[in-house]
Order: sequence, then C-alpha cells, then structure tokens
Amino acid sequence: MAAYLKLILLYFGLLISRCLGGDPLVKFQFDYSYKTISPLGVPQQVIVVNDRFPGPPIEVVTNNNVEVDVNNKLDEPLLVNCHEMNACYRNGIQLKDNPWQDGVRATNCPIPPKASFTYRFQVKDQIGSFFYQPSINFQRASGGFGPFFIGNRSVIPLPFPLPDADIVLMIGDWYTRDHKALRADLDAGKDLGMPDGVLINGKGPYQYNTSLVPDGIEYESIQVEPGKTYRFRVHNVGISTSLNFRIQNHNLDLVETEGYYTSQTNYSNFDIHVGQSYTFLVTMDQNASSDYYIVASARFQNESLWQRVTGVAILHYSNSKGKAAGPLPDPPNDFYDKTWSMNQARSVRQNGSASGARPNPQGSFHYGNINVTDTYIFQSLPPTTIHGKHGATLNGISFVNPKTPILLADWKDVKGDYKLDFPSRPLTGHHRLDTSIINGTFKGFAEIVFQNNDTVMQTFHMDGFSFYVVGMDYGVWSEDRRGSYNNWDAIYRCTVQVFPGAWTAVLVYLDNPGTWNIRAGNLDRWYLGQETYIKLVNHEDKSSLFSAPDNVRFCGALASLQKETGGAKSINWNTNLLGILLIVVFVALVDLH
Ligand SMILES: *[C@@H]1O[C@H](CO)[C@@H](O)[C@H](O)[C@H]1NC(C)=O
Ligand SMILES: *[C@@H]1O[C@H](CO)[C@@H](O)[C@H](O)[C@H]1NC(C)=O
Ligand SMILES: *[C@@H]1O[C@H](CO)[C@@H](O)[C@H](O)[C@H]1NC(C)=O
Ligand SMILES: *[C@@H]1O[C@H](CO)[C@@H](O)[C@H](O)[C@H]1NC(C)=O
Ligand SMILES: *[C@@H]1O[C@H](CO)[C@@H](O)[C@H](O)[C@H]1NC(C)=O
Ligand SMILES: *[C@@H]1O[C@H](CO)[C@@H](O)[C@H](O)[C@H]1NC(C)=O
Ligand SMILES: *[C@@H]1O[C@H](CO)[C@@H](O)[C@H](O)[C@H]1NC(C)=O
Ligand SMILES: *[C@@H]1O[C@H](CO)[C@@H](O)[C@H](O)[C@H]1NC(C)=O
Ligand SMILES: CC(=O)N[C@H]1CO[C@H](CO)[C@@H](O)[C@@H]1O
Repeated sequence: MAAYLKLILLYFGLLISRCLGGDPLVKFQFDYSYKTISPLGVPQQVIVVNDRFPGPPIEVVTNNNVEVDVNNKLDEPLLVNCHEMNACYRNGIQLKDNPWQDGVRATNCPIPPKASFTYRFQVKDQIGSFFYQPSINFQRASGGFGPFFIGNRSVIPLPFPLPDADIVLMIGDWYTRDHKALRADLDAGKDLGMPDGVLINGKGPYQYNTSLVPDGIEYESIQVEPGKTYRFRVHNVGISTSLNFRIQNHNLDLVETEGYYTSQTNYSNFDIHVGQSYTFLVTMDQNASSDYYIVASARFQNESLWQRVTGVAILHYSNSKGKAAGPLPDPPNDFYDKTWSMNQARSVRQNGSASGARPNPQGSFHYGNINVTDTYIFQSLPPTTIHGKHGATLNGISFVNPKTPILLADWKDVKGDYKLDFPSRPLTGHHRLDTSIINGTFKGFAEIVFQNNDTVMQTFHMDGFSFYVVGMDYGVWSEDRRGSYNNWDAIYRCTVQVFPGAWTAVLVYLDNPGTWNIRAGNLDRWYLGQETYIKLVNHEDKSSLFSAPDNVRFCGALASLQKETGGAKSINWNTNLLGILLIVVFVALVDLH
C-alpha cells in the first residue's frame, strides 16, 4: 500500500516539476541604448541591443522557459514585443500562453527610461523563425530588433536533412532620419517619402555600381563552404517596403514560414513583405568563379526612381575566385501586374505530413471541416485627418491606446477606458479615434477578411495566434468567394500580405484566452492607429485572465501601485527545485507510514 502510494506521489511530484519548470530555463540580458553609426554613410542615432545592431539572437528550443531582462537606457519609454513569440500556436492544444508578456501598448505598461522589466514566458509547442522588436514610439525605425529562433526538440526530426549551419538575414527599408524625426513627420500628416536604402543585417549595400553606391559603406558578407547547405532565416523588419529577395545563381528552397513547415519548393526569388519571416535551404552548388550577390530590392515601385532602395550583400565561397561584378540578378518584371506575386503567395502551402513542434503531423487539424462561428471584415483605408489628428483606420476607427492597459484595467476593475464595440463590418461615412476592441468568442472559429482599400501593399499580424491563409484575390470580398478557399493545405502563419485593392481571408481558432493585438505590419500605419485588439474570455475559468506576473508594471490610473522604478529581480523559476523538494517531502511522508 505504502509503496503504491509512494509511486503515485512520486508521479505527482514529477508531474509538478514537469509542469512548473521541468523544461530548461534560458536567460537573456538586453540593454537597449543609442549608438551613432553610419549604415548608409550618414552618421545617425541607432537603437542597439547590447551594443549590437541588429540585436543579439534569442535562440531556444521548443518548451524552453525564457527570461529576457530588458534594461531601458533610451531617453523614452520602451516596450519589447517578441513578434510572433506569442503566436504560431498549434491548434487544439491547451495554451499556456500569456498576454501579460506580449509587450504591446494597450495590454502592457511601457518600461520607463532607466527602468527594466523581465519578460518570462515559455515557448510552449512552438518552433520556427521569428524576431523581437520595440513596439511603441516608432522605435523599430531606428533598430532595437533582433532574431528569435525556436529549434526542434531532439525527439522531433526536421522534415529535411539537418542544415550545415544557420544564417540570419534581417532585411528592411531604412531612413537616415531617426525614429523621432520620422514620427514627427507622421504626426504632422506628412508622407515619409522614399526610404534612403535597404539594410541587410544593419549594413548598407555592397558597391555593385560606383554611381549608385558611394564609397566606404560597410556591407554584409556571408562566408560559406562549397557543397554545404545552409538554413537562411530571412526577416523583413522594415517600415513599409515589400522586398524581393534573391541570391544570384542559387535556388531558394522554402521550408518554413513563421513557425510552420511548408511544402518544400524552389524559387529563384521571393517576395517578403513587412513583418514576414521565411526560412530557405540554400545549397552552395555553384562553381565560385566569383562571389555572388544577395539582393533585397523594393517591390511594386518605379525601379528607375527607387534604385537606391536596394540592399546588396555578398555570398562568399571559401574557394571564390574573385569579387562579384556586373549587374544584379533581375527582379521580377511585373510593374503593372501583381498577379505573379499573388500567385507566389498562394503557392506557399503547408506540408501536412511534417511534424511541427509536436510529433503529430501539422495537417492533423482539419480546419476545412470546422464551422465558422464569426466573420469579421477589416477594411483598411489610407491615412486621413480625424478630429485634427493624423490617423489610419481599420473599419473606420483609428485606435487610441487606453491610459490603463486593458489587462490591468480588467484585473483591478478600472472602468471606462475601453469599449467592446469594434464593428465586425466596415463603418461607412465617418471615421473616429477610439479605444474600441473586439468582444471575441472564446473557442470560436473565426473567419477574418482583410480588405485593403489603401493604396499600398499591406501586411496584417495577430499576436497570440496563427491563422490559416485560405484565400487572397483582387476586388471586394463577398460570401461567394468562400467557394475559392483552400480548405486542405493552406499555410498557417501570423503575418499575411494584403494587396492593394484586394482581400485576404484567414481562419483562426480563438482558443487562447486574453486580450490580443491585431495590427497593420507596416510600421507607419500601425503607428497611426491601424490596429485593434480582441478580447477572449474563458467564462469557465476566469482566473486565467487575471494571473498577472509578480513583476507586473503599473501605469495609467494604477500608476500609484508601481513600487520601484528599477527592475524587479525576483526570480521565480525555482519551480523545478520545488518539484524535487515536493517529491522528497512526499516520499519522506509516505515512508513514515
Ligand atoms: C533537430 O532534429 C534533427 C534531426 O532532424 C537533429 O539532428 C537535431 O539534433 C535536432 N535538434 C535538437 C536541438 O535536438
Ligand atoms: C550603374 O548605374 C547607372 C545608373 O543606373 C547605369 O547607367 C550604369 O550603366 C551602371 N553601371 C554599371 C557598371 O553597371
Ligand atoms: C531545390 O534546388 C536544389 C538545388 O539548388 C536541389 O538540391 C533541391 O532538391 C531542390 N528542392 C526541391 C524541393 O526541388
Ligand atoms: C561557372 O558557372 C557560371 C554560371 O553558371 C558559368 O557561366 C561559368 O562558365 C562557370 N565557370 C566554370 C569555370 O566552370
Ligand atoms: C518611372 O519613372 C521614370 C522617371 O520619372 C519615368 O520616365 C517612367 O515612365 C516611370 N516608369 C513607370 C513604369 O512608371
Ligand atoms: C513533408 O514532410 C516530410 C516529413 O514528414 C518530408 O519527408 C517531405 O519531403 C516533405 N514534403 C515536402 C513536399 O515538403
Ligand atoms: C456545421 O454546420 C452544419 C449545418 O450548418 C451542421 O450540419 C454540421 O453538423 C456542423 N458541423 C460541425 C462539425 O459542427
Ligand atoms: C460579449 O459577448 C458575450 C457573448 O459572447 C456577451 O454575453 C457579452 O454581453 C458581450 N459583452 C459586451 C460588453 O458586449
Ligand atoms: C482602392 C480600392 O480598393 N478601392 C475600393 C474601396 O472600397 C470600395 C468598396 O467599399 C471599392 O468600390 C473601391 O474600389
């Protein structure tokens, strides 16, 4: 009897240790500060993380507990959003995810200058290539971003041979004006104009043409060995420019996007829109008669005017016989017709038989058979002036952040800071500035249609979720378009492109309780209020909504509850130890009887 009990209790103790902290803890310390550097030859103030631009990588493995200690040494408030960190969940899993660690303004308090905050979360059942970024004050335009990878556990194989090494490329449009100057322009209702260039890993273009690229610019050079295969993780961290990515003479074998394995396909070039992440396998199968160009060039723009908005790095084989020379590899030639690009987007499919973060196949959630519970149409319009303020709208509403973040307001019962009245269809006729969010259906299966009525290419992103990209086409969406949806192998991701004058439809299982951001990926539109939030309450277990971390920051109506200004350093991850202690205590107790 005692032995039996001991076994049960032992099992119990193990369980506790597993649930509370059996997975390893990985810690990072990030200091955000300014530094003057000249990526495009013009000195400017850039936001560095631990003195690096882009910031250092967060590299972890599925189910790791992660602690990121962020010190704000900037002169203004900071919030760090691990882009997609909370997203890209596999459906059908009880989520352990936490909106308190999401790092967006309407749910979390900013970290004031000289203060710090420790983000704590678990990358539960996640895998793939993401990035982190500052989420307020237009700071991403000055840097502060970096890569974030979640690797496979040893028990779950990759759906391709293990690559010889990983290479990260953070690409994005760039201005020589800093984020403060840029946001002042936006506040004044001005367009930002053509970017000054494209950076690759924080560096300017290789001088591929002396009349186009000035002398003395530091460029990125990627060293490779002939015959090897590399995993290139490519992220568009820019402000608003879609980029065509290509490596001269090399195939890009697409294998993953934002946490989901794709059906592997070779492309000679690939369109990567703002906020999107892709992983390609690239085999060094050329003869190295010279170095090769790596190019990220502006899409859907007049190329003769936008020539400077081109990022150029170098792929250098160890046996290379000389420098890259001659013209860059050609971009797609389709200025007047974006159908090619849209078809490329449609060609990205999930590999249903691959295992993702868990051993079950990715395709085991049959999303096409599930009845939709709610349909939302989100229409975006070009920026306009609303009651004297420059704003961009979603369904006619330009979002205003609440003084007290929504999670805090709900927890401490602060009333009146936000409304649950976000319309599920575009409002016609008038625009307004409002703190209006969606009253979502917890465990509903929602259809969201992004209707781009703006003049520019857009992306939309959802924190806390991934969605199935089931349809994309020109014109105005109508119910009969459902007949064209991909109900079998649509890709599952968290940042999707929406072409101007077109729509994109996604399906999402709203199984993650909390209040979550839905936003424009283009930084200028996001800054101007083209976003909202969805609130999902688990009525059976409301406690899940209020489990604020013990280091939670207070602000707004609750600012007086904030105790110290420095970083709370209380560590609370000794749960593994706790689990073991419990086992010991239980075993000891049982032995006594
Ligand atoms: C990921 O899977 C591959 C096999 O596909 C394996 O070689 C590798 O060790 C795994 N990664 C980890 C961290 O275990
Ligand atoms: C450099 O660019 C200019 C402007 O586009 C072009 O006229 C010239 O032919 C290019 N030079 C070379 C060597 O490609
Ligand atoms: C893509 O091209 C490479 C050669 O560059 C080849 O080894 C690989 O098998 C191709 N992948 C697919 C999915 O066709
Ligand atoms: C190397 O490859 C390039 C492009 O495929 C080709 O033009 C060139 O002739 C090759 N050189 C050698 C020495 O094989
Ligand atoms: C691009 O701009 C140039 C110079 O302004 C103009 O001549 C050309 O017609 C434009 N091309 C297109 C495709 O609009
Ligand atoms: C899909 O994943 C499986 C691994 O489960 C892999 O063997 C196969 O090559 C992948 N197929 C494609 C088309 O990516
Ligand atoms: C979906 O709805 C149809 C009728 O509207 C119903 O017959 C069917 O059982 C539903 N399917 C599921 C899985 O609930
Ligand atoms: C939100 O939706 C639920 C039903 O899902 C409803 O009971 C509740 O009254 C709604 N709240 C508001 C403020 O509209
Ligand atoms: C540019 C664009 O997409 N315009 C469309 C905006 O939406 C209306 C309908 O709501 C369409 O008729 C326009 O063509």
